[in-house]
Amino acid sequence: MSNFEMKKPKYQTMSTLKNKLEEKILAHRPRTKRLAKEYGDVVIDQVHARQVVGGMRGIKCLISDISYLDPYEGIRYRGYTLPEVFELLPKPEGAEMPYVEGLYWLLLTGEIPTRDEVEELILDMNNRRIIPKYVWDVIDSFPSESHPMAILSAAVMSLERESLFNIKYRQGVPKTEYWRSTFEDATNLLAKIPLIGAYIYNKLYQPGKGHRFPDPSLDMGANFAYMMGKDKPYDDVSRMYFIIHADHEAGNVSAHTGHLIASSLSDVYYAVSGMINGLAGPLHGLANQEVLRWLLKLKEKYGNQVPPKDVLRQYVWDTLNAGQVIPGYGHAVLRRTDPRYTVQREFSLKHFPDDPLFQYVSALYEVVPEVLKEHGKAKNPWPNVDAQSGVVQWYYGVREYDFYTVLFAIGRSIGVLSNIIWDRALMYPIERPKSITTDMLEEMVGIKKVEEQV
Ligand code: HAX
Repeated sequence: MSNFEMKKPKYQTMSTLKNKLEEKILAHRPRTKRLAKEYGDVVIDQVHARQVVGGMRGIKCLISDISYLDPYEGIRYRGYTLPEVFELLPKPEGAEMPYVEGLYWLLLTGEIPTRDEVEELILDMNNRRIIPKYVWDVIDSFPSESHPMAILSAAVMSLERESLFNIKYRQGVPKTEYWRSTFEDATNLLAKIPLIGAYIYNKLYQPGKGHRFPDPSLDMGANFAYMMGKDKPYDDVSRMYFIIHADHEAGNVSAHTGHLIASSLSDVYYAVSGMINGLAGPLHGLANQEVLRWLLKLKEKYGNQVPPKDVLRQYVWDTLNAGQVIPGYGHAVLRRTDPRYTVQREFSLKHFPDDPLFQYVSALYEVVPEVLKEHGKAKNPWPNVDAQSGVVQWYYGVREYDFYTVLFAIGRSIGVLSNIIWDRALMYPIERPKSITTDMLEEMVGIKKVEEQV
């Protein structure tokens, strides 16, 4: 019997986490207010024309205290690097990886929780795991050829009628209180989304095997492994996976989409469904499935014996010459190997160093950056999180690579939901940047109109 079973659930109206969050919010609000009121006219960035036509790359125009991405060092969650997060967050007994729930606590409060605090949160989340039948019906109504990300997005969307925020909004609660019902919605959705993910997996890839419903004695990572029907150490794999994918500051497509949608006061179900849709693109989260497809094609040709470097180089060049990107390499912000890649590489080295697919990934690490440098286009020739993540899943028996981005989405929802709670707490306004026409931009940079040139 685990620790959680032995304790009685505390049906509190206000959890310790919510209390702590309230303290933090009240302390933070004056900072945001002061910035806008007293320093609103200070210029903090300049916008270049290339950024306007180039996907707004690098423009400092968003604010998030949940995480920050340094181009060379990689992600920090509330100031902590990934190795620090893995070292400091409480772990289940005998586990290698920390409780995912502890990360939610850290992202929301900026503090490393105690074991008791995490256990209380796990109990609270276990009480939020009931999923209405109509969600299973929505999932079941999808044809089995549908992409799991489309099913996940629709399933999350179908839960929208459960939003407490909408009820409170209609009741007319003041803006200062929006975060409270948003916290409830966010925590409800976070408790439920792993169940939805596992149900989709079982429906698409293990039909007839039946679906396991969550075990209330387990934390999020262990429950996910249990529902997927995977043995240890898949619980640790899940914890590691959800933690490293949780957030990557606010400007990436999934995080930004979630924030943007929520800024109109759409509830978290609309926002997370949108986040999932953004993540489903091959330049973003779907890259993890693309990496596996690309690797398997290579391995099909050469078998378990990794071919020599010049053969690998040619394979990489063939991909580039066909006008495709090398999946799992490059990044809009990072300029070094992604620490999320390194965390998974170290896990792989410890648990399955001789796995042939892992050997391929390692060998490609020796080759791809050189080729990308010679190719001369990518600003960052180093691997990102997706170059390594599918291989871990593959090794532990999740071989249906279409599913990998669903795992990413479950992880990413932790960061997106934390951000939305804070967006509401700090009462950020609806997002509304300004667009201009090409004519206007040309005029701004000094290009004369054709009729003026002749
Ligand atoms: N292979 C080939 N070409 C690449 C490349 C790669 N891995 N990475 C970048 N380039 C190319 C770009 O396509 C671009 O070419 P054009 O000038 O012809 O348009 C040029 O190099 C400059 O791009 P960049 O400034 O270095 O990169 P961007 O900020 O525009 O894009 C991407 C960043 C991650 C989208 C890009 O590196 C890429 O397509 N990588 C492969 C897909 C991938 O792994 N995506 C996952 C990224 C991590 C993530 O978000 N996970 O969810």
